[in-house]
Amino acid sequence: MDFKLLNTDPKSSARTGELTTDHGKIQTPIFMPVGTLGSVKGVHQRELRDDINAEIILGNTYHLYLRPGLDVLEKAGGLHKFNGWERPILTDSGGFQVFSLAENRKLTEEGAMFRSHIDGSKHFFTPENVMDTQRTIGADIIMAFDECPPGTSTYEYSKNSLELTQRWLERCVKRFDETEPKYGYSQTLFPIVQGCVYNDLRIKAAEHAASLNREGYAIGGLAVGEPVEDMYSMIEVVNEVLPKDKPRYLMGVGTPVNILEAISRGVDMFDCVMPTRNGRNGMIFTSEGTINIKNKKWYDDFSPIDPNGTSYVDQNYSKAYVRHLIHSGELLGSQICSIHNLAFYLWLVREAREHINAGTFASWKEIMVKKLATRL
Ligand code: PRF
Repeated sequence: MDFKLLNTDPKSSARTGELTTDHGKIQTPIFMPVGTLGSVKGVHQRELRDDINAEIILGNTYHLYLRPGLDVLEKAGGLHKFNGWERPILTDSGGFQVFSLAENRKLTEEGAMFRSHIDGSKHFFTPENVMDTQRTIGADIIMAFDECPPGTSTYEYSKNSLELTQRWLERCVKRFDETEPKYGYSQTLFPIVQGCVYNDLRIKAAEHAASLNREGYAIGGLAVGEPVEDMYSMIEVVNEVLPKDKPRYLMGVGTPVNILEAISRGVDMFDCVMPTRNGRNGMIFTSEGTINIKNKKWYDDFSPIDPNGTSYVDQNYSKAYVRHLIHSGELLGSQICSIHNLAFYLWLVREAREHINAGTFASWKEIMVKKLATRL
């Protein structure tokens, strides 16, 4: 993998870059739609590619390991062949999901024991087997196995947790470097910087991750219950330490406003379930503000769902129609809102890139943040 830094905004830490993988190039800052089980919920691959123009999507190790399982993924020749997505894929390591979804989990130095949320079966994840699993899934970018403590954790808990995550990270790096990709294209491993809301822990974590000299880095453990101002200041602290010439990925964030604030603090990559999860319930993000399409006020509004929108669904369906679909529990309503929201997130990062390249990002961001915070 290769990362080229292209331009830096004169009035903030925002940057544009180009990431090259064996499955194609990614322009940064980028938003990555979440396809937990190898599918972006309600959106098929042609819509993702042609309508939304997604440059990279996510998969999740915890979910894919449980279903369909490594046997099927290996026989398929990896996730790209299995799901028919030919552009880049990133997989999260499963650390976060083990702690948020699995039952009866038990953490030891060796790894995490847990019971499947599907059938209660018992499993054990270690840094080593999570690397092997991500080799088998075959994503272009794979993530280290980490513990993500809640944003309200004490200093003592966060410090011990970080030290465990750092020991796990070293084991991940060792295993990753000792093994080869399975399908003929290269893979790269991103460390995850933890440390909760504590400056010194974050600095220590970022220095340790940077010393491992990888091709990119992730910031984890944010948007997990801490105040939003703490999230922004932790991003600043970490990005001061991480190398400027490598991509930075902020995991699981966030609202359109969160994304612009993080871009202005030097983040390059994002993922979040919000555009699809909230979309399925009729929440629509637009450049003029957020719409809850279920509200009565839209019942006879026949204007397009987003007149400024870039995707097919924006011009071709009215608010009243989509409100009717969501109200009636029709699948198409969830699909339309998901496609719209993803296209909007991809539009937002594309605009951000254009403004960074033009040197006008900081002033554009101020205006956009005000509009985006509006409830229509
Ligand atoms: N670690 C991992 N995945 C994640 C997170 C993390 O801290 C987060 C936190 N926002 C989202 N997804 N492995």
